Amino acid sequence: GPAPEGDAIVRAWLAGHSNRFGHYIGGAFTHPVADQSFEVHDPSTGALLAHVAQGSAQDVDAAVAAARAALPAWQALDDHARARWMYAIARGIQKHARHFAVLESIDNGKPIRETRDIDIPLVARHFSYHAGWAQLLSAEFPGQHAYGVVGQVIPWNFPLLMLAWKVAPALAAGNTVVLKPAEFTPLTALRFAELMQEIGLPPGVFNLVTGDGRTGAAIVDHPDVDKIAFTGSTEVGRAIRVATAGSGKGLSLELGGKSPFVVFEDADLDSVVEGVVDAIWFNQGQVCCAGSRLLVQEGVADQLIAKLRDRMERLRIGSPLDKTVDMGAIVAPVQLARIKQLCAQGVEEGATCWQPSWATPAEGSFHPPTLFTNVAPSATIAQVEIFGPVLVSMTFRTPEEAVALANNTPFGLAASVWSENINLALDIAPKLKSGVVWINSTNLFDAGAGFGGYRESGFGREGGREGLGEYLKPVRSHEPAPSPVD
Ligand code: TXE
Repeated sequence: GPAPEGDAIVRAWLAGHSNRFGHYIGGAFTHPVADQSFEVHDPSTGALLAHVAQGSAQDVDAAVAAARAALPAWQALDDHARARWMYAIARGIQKHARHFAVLESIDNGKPIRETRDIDIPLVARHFSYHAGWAQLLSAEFPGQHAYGVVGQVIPWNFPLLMLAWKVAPALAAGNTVVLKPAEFTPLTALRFAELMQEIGLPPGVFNLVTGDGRTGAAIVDHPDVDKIAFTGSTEVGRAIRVATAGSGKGLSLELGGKSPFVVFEDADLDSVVEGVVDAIWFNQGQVCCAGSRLLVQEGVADQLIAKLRDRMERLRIGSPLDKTVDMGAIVAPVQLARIKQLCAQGVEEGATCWQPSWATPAEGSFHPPTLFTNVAPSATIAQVEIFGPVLVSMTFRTPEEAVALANNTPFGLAASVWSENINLALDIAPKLKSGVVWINSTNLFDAGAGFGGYRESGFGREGGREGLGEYLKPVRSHEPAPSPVD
């Protein structure tokens, strides 16, 4: 059943702040200059959770000034001292893991099973991994130095994990940070800011400004920001690339995807079914690298679809705090409406829509797991990132056809290949235009492995040596940055 204990702790924490939050600038929570705020809701009930500051250009200015002031002392720290701060952050996350997990589930709508076992452990791991790099910085990156003040704008699908992916390498490399969380999900970032205050991270090293796209644009446009790192939609990524062109600012973009999940007829179909569950129903499909296009070899298509429908019938949807649910809520009503609209368009364009017989909860933003068959490769639902629990299935006959179909979108973030013939899988993998290829697995992340895309999925890597290099100058030369607007 639900987790009333954790829930109570989080409600008490919110109440302790009178459900109202300012920015975190220069080591202190500050009132927004323009005195404006926005509401944050629990997507599984629609209940109001908090009023959060809407950042203005003046707020961003103050945060950038604080980050600039903190920079010399932060950069002057020796490797070991900076590594100690990174470990302190990792330990703080671990100590408050339950609070972070429950808060994330309430704010985002994702199942507690995921926040408890995936999001929050990966956050802690990201900071401890980067403590290792902080320790090795001078030895491993001689002659390179930090950018300076880094502006970071993140999405709502993995709110604290995306914060960790941005903040850990930036700080480990000696930068100071101004970060803006997504407007749907700022609460774990605010709790993180509070944690930075509790552990005594030097004021100004990490600054948090909350707000919407206008606040994000103010960070991007600020003349005293040295580098921008963004994860979000391809449209906004494109706008940021235009806005920073010619400014001399560093830039990395992690954008959308429409990742293929390629199943050959010799694959172990029961494993495939569990893989699909993980590929498209994990986090309600709100995953940039979600395996949203199921490409099946003709001979096993009917059998796989039948197995998949059985499995979908047994998925459980409900309160994110219920430990037994597989799927929680969609982040916000506007995203739910977008998913529904794309599904309707799929039907209009002639595809067959299948959903389990059970009903979704009457209250809150829920969407059932959905499977489309009879989909034309050029159909809107086969090309556009739906960013919801909607799987689009198509068939192929030969490996060549599989590759052509897999590469038939403007994206190139992730792919997965399923076959019991490792020679076939290894032959296909490098032909897929994709930053990551998983074989007989999907959605596996490791702090030590660089993650990122090609084509309209963006450029730059997060995690691993390459990810750290994104926060150091001179910029690495091994990978020319392709333009997402080409
Ligand atoms: O994204 P936005 P939205 C995709 C996904 C989703 C769609 C819309 O398909 O359905 O985008 O989501 C900030 N300058 N992805 O509208 O707007 C914004 O405040 C600077 C895929 O929520 O890109 C938030 O913090 N910043 C994706 C962040 O950008 C701006 C994850 C992301 O919001 C800005 C999210 C501007 N002009 C959505 N406008 C992924 N690949 O993981 C907005 N923002």
